[in-house]
Amino acid sequence: MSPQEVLSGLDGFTIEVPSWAYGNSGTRFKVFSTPGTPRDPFEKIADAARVHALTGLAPRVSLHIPWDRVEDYGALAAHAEEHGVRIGAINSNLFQDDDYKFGSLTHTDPKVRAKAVEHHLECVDIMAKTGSTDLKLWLPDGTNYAGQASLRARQDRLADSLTQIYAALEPHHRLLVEYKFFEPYFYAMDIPDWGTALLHCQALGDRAQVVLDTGHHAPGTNIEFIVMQLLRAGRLGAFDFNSRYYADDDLIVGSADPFQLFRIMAEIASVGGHLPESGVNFMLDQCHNIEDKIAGQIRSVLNVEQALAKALLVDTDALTSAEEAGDVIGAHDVLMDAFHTDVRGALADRREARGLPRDPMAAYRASGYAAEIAAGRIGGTQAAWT
Ligand code: AOS
Ligand code: ZN
Ligand code: ZN
Repeated sequence: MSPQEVLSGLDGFTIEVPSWAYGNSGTRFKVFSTPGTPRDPFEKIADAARVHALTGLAPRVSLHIPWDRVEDYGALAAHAEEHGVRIGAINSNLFQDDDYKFGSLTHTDPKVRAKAVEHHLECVDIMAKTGSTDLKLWLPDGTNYAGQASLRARQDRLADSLTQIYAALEPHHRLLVEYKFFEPYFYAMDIPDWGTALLHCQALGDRAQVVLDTGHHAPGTNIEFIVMQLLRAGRLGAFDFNSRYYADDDLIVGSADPFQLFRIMAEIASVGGHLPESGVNFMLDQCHNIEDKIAGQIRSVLNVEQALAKALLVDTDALTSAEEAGDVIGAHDVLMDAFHTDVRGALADRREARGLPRDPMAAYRASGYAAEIAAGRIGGTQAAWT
C-alpha cells in the first residue's frame, strides 16, 4: 500500500477539544493571564473552531459545568455550528463545592448525595439542549487517612448514586466514568483505577463506559495494556489525552513521551478502535498554563494524528509472523520501523489534498488571529478554571 492509502485509515478520526484549555489555568501557585483569553464559552468555542478549521481534526468541544454555564444552551450549540464545530461531552464538576469536602456521590449525608446527583440531571438537561450524547463524570471523592471512612460503604453509596444518574440518561446517551489513582485525596480515591470504574460501569449497563486519562496512572504503568483490556471488554468510552512527567500534569499530549503515545495508538489501531464506529471518544484533557493556548491545542491534535499515522503504518502481517515465530527482536523491530518513519510530509500532502493548510501551525501564526483576539477582547473577565 502507498503511504496515502495507509493514511486513508485516518479518515473519520476526530479529536474532541476541551473548552477549559482555552481559558486561563495554572497550578495552585499561580494562574497566569494571557491577552486574548476568552471571556465566555462563546469565545472559547470560537477559538476551538480555529483549531478545527486549520487541522480538520477537532470538530467537537467538551463543555464543563459550571464553568460553561450559559443562559441559552441552544444559542451556544447554534454558535458552535455556525463556527463549524459542535458540542461534545458535558463534564460535571464535583470538586468545587464546600458541601463536597467529605465526598459528593459517596457522602454519608443523603442530602449531599442528592445535590451531587441533581447536578448531573442539570448536565443531562444541557445534553438535550446542545445535542451532546456523552455525560462525563470524574469523581474527585476520596479519603486522606486510614480509618477516615468506610471504604466499602462509600462504594455502596457511589453505586446507588451512579444508578440514579444512569437512570436519568436518554437512550442515546452514554455515561463516561473516569478514574484517577490520586488527587485531590491521597489515601484512597473512590474510583482509583480502571477495574473499579469498569465494575461500576458493568453494574450500570452497556451505556456506561470507562474514560482513560493518561495522567491518572502511577509512573511506569503500562497504559496500552489497559487500553487493550478495555477495548476487549467493549468498555473504552473515551480517552483523555495529555502528557505528564510527574503526575496529572495535563501537558501537551505526545510532548514528553511520543513513543508511549505511539504504543497506545498502535494498540487502538490494531483493532480499529480509532474508527468512528468503535465509539471511543478521543479527547484532549489539557491546560496551557504558559504557552499560547490555541497553538498548544493545534500541536496536540497534530501530535495525536501523527502517532495514529505511525500506528497505521505497522506491518501487521510481519508483526504477527514474527510474534508467532517467537522472533522477539524481529517483532519489536516491526513496531520500531513504524515508529521511526517520518510521516510529516505524507500528512502535509494529505491535508493539502483535503483543502487544509499543509502546515496548520504556520497558517495559524500567519493568520493574525492571536493579535486579533488580543486587541478585540478587552474588558470583561477572562475565563479560568475556577
Ligand atoms: C481530573 O483530574 C480529570 O482529568 C478530569 O477529566 C476533569 O474532569 C477535567 O480536567 C475537567 O474538570
Ligand atoms: Zn481527565
Ligand atoms: Zn486529570
